[in-house]
Order: sequence, then C-alpha cells, then structure tokens
Amino acid sequence: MNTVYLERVESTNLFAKSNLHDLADCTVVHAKEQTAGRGRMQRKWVDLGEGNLFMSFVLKPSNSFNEVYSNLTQYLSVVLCDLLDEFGVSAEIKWPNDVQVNGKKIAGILSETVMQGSEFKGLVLGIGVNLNAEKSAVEVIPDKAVTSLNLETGSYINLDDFRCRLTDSFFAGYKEFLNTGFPMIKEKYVRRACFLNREITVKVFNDDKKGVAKSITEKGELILANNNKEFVLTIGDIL
Ligand code: BT5
Repeated sequence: MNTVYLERVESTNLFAKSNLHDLADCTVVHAKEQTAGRGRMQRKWVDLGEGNLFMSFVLKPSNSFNEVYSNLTQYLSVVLCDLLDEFGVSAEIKWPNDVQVNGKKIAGILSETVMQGSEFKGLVLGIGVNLNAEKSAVEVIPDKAVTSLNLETGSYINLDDFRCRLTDSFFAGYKEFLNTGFPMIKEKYVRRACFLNREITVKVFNDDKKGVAKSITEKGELILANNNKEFVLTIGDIL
C-alpha cells in the first residue's frame, strides 16, 4: 500500500482522480486540510478543522467495471461502524452509506468511477470522518444533524491512529469483498440499518418515493413497499 499525504488540497477525491494514472492500485491519499470537499450530487463536504479525516482510496481492481464495485461504499460503511465500536460508540447506517451516531451524521463516503472514453480506469473511494470538532462548528452544517467522534466519546481522537486502523481494516477484507460482494457484509449491514421497517421517503433525483423500507437485497439495494407495490432502489437519499 502506498500513501500520499497532502497538507492542503481542494479534495482528496479530485486529486486522486486527476492523478489516477500515476497512482498505484491501493494507494491512500489523505490530507490535513480540504478546501473544497465533495459530497454526492454536487453537494459539499465541510472541513471541520484540524484533526479530521479526509482520505481517498485509489483502487484499480481490474480493466473493466464490475457491479460489485458500486457496493464498496457499503463495505466501507460497515468497516467504519466496526471501528467506531472499538471507541465505544454504536453507529448506524442510513442507506446507502451514511454513517450516523445517535441520529447524527459522523461520516460521508463518496465513490467515483474513472473512465477514459469507454475504458474503465479505476475507482476513487473517498471518506470523510469527523473525529475532532467543536460543537459550535458541527451546528453550522446546513440541513443535517452532525456529530464528531470526540463529541460522542468526550475525548480527543488521534487522527493518524484512526486512519491507520481504518485503512488496515478496509484492506483486510477488500479482496474477499471483491470476490464475494454484498452478501459478505449483508448481515452486519442489516444489523446497522436504522431505516428498516419504517415509513420513509427516499429522494431519487427529482422524485420522492414514499413507502415502508422492507429489506435489503443481496446486491445492497433497498426494497420500498407502497400499496402492494415494491420498488427496488439502487440510488437515492432517505429524507
Ligand atoms: C457524502 O455526501 O456524505 C460524501 C462525503 C465524502 C467526503 C470525502 S472527504 C475525502 C473525500 N474527498 C472529497 O472531496 N470527498 C470525500 P452526501 O451524502 O452528498 O452528503 C453531503 C451532505 O452532508 C452535505 O450536503 C451536508 O448536509 C452534510 N455534510 C457536509 N459536511 C459534513 C461533515 N463534515 N459532517 C457531516 N455532514 C456533513
């Protein structure tokens, strides 16, 4: 595994994508400061100050895209939840891959596929985890209840230690996950899922779908039931 450390960068995902050609498979890019962090669908990831994690995995598993790559975000969310357990914090997953503690978002994961024409070049799997933040800083993030590991545990969190443990756990199961796919983590994922059997609304692009979150498929999709109809969702945001 190679590591690239940056003092300050717009976005570790953008850096990894722009330099993908020169970065070896399984490189980890991490930064002390991120000035224009990206979320999904053009949203932003806020840098809550020094001591927080901004990291991207550069992954080049093969020369062609495989469906299982889209489940890597869910794999990483489970790996993170297991690590948070070690800090005595019980984390939940809000489909597809928001990690929450006590109903507040503590981490965000963004996977981006890099293509050159029709050729698959690799994936950049980015993760931001709030480790050390002031209460006043998390409160200014719009539209979301947000928390940080130090606020949940009452103690300062060592960023390097946390990053190494997260990276090691990720790579410990990564190859097996590529071979096995979502079934490898399904049981753990479902145990963490805070939305199941509840009436929810899922925003899918500009469409709001309402229903009861019935289950998660073997491919990590969400089954939403409404009036005897079932929707299989592969993308969306639970509102
Ligand atoms: C995500 O998007 O949650 C994916 C965020 C991925 C960030 C990492 S950091 C390293 C790597 N480099 C990048 O540029 N990105 C990745 P989404 O589900 O769209 O959620 C974005 C929403 O989360 C925002 O609109 C805010 O409401 C909220 N948010 C922003 N910053 C946050 C923070 N620090 N903590 C918790 N929530 C935040």
